[in-house]
Formats: sequence, structure tokens, C-alpha cells
Amino acid sequence: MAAMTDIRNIVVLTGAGVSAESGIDTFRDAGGLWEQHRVEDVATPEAFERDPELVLRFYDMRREAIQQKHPNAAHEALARLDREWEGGLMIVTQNVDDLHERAGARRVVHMHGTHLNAWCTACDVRSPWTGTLIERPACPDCGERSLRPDVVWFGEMPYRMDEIFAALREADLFVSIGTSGAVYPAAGFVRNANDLGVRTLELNLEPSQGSAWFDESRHGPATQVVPPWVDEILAA
Ligand code: BV8
Repeated sequence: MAAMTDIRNIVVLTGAGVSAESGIDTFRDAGGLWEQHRVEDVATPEAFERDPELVLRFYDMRREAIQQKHPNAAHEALARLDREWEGGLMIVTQNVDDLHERAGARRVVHMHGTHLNAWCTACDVRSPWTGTLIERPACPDCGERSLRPDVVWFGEMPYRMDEIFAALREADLFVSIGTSGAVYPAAGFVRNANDLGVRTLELNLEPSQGSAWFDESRHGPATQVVPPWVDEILAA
């Protein structure tokens, strides 16, 4: 296992917990999104088939809400790491918000999609989108009224998995921030990292479902545990 000093390539996985202190609901915490809506009613292709209005209203509500929120100290610290880290870095986020990028991070991969795109299922083009979809607007590219949120629903293949696994194979350190370890394949990355002999660190408010798989866990709010870790790794 690499000592802190000989860490060159880092993969960071983030989840809803990194955006919680920006006022964006998490999924499983008390009052989280999944308490208000059944996953199978709003985040599956079958749900969209069955009741597109319910699904589009759910994502219009979240797309609107996210644009009122701002990056927090954890997003800013990871953006600083991105600016100053000379080695390899991939920030893999399960979040569909753009707070990593608004904080200035660039080496970000949205494995579950992004709120700020609409995806046309007629011509397969993804267009930047900040408005609503409930009124079934025309695709800016082909004019068809076949736009859906550009997010990965349950049962759908996450985005850019080959790049993510390639980065895990090159990594010296895997850091998981603000995720419960409940959703796969993201929840399996720590075990992939273990199998590859990669050092693993968890930064989370509380122990997650995968805590046992990490070499080290530090618990606390992201805005309090992420900045000191970034200072440490940049100083190493
Ligand atoms: C797939 C986009 C085929 C939409 C999302 C293996 C075993 C069992 C099941 C499966 C399996 N493989 C696949 C499955 C099925 C399924 C799955 O995992 N089901 C679960 C529920 C059992 N997975 C899939 O369907 C995936 N697709 O498998 O395709 C495939 C794949 C690969 C290779 C071949 C084939 C697709 C899953 C993606 C679904 N889309 N999001 C949208 O956002 O609406 S998932 C969504 O929920 C998020 O993106 C995220 O992934 C997940 C929520 O988890 P977290 O982000 O961790 O949030 P959560 O609220 O749970 O936890 C917050 C954490 O933060 C907590 O630990 C808390 O303590 C902490 N916290 C809170 N506040 C703070 C904090 N930490 C720090 N600071 C704070 N302030």
C-alpha cells in the first residue's frame, strides 16, 4: 500500500453527502428524497413509461432547486486539489448537481448523469437545459418532443464506466466522500480498489454500508473533514 508521499494518482468518489451542506437533499437520510418519493415511481425507465408527468415534475423540481444552491467548503477544497495536484485525479460523482464544476473542479465524471442536460431519445443528442421538461418541449436538434432528464435511472448502465475502471487500475489512492454505499456499481468501487492494492479512505458523516472495506475512515461533515484532508495530501 502506497505511503502518503508516493501517491501519484487519486480517484475520488462523491455522493449526496458532499452537497448536503449546500442544502441539497440527500436520498436516504431522514427526510431524504427517497422518503418523499418511491425510487421505482420516479427514477426508473419503467416509471417514465408509466407516468412521464410524475417523473418530469420530480426532475424539474430538483433542477430548479439545484440552481439556487452554491458550492460549499468541501466542493471548494476538491476544486483546489484539482488545480494544484500534478498527479492523476478523477472526481467521480454520483451527484447530478454541478456544484463541483461551479467550485472550479474540472476533472469531474458524472457517472449518473447531470441535471443540466436534456437527452433526446429520438436523435440521442444531449442539450444544455436549465428550464423544465414537463411541457414536453421540442429537442433543439431534431425538433422531436422526446426529451428526458440526462440522468442514469435504476437498471440503466452508468456513464463512462470504462474510464472509471481504467482510473481505478492506475490509482494509488481511492477516497469516498459523502456516500452511503447503497447503490451499485459505485458502492463496489472500494472493493475493486482493495483487489487492486489501492489505498482506500472514507470521509463521511457516519459509517457507511461499505466502511469495513476502507483502510481508514474519518467521520464528520464534509465541510470539516475534506479541507484538512486536501491540505494534508497537497503537503505530502
Ligand atoms: C446498473 C441518478 C447495470 C438519478 C441514481 C448489485 C447488488 C444489488 C443491486 C444492484 C447491483 N448492481 C446493480 C444493482 C441495482 C441498482 C442498485 O444498486 N440498487 C440498490 C438500491 C440496491 N443499481 C443500478 O440500477 C445501477 N445500474 O446496475 O446497471 C450494470 C451496471 C454496471 C455494469 C453492468 C451493468 C444504476 C444506479 C444509478 C441510479 N441513479 N441517481 C437521480 O439522482 O435521481 S442513484 C442515486 O442514489 C445517486 O446518484 C446515488 O448513487 C444514490 C444515493 O446514494 P448517496 O449519494 O450515497 O446518498 P445517500 O443519501 O444514500 O447517502 C448520503 C451519505 O452521505 C450518507 O452516508 C450520509 O451519512 C452522508 N452524509 C450526509 N450528510 C453529510 C454526509 N457526509 C458528509 N457530510 C455531510 N454533511
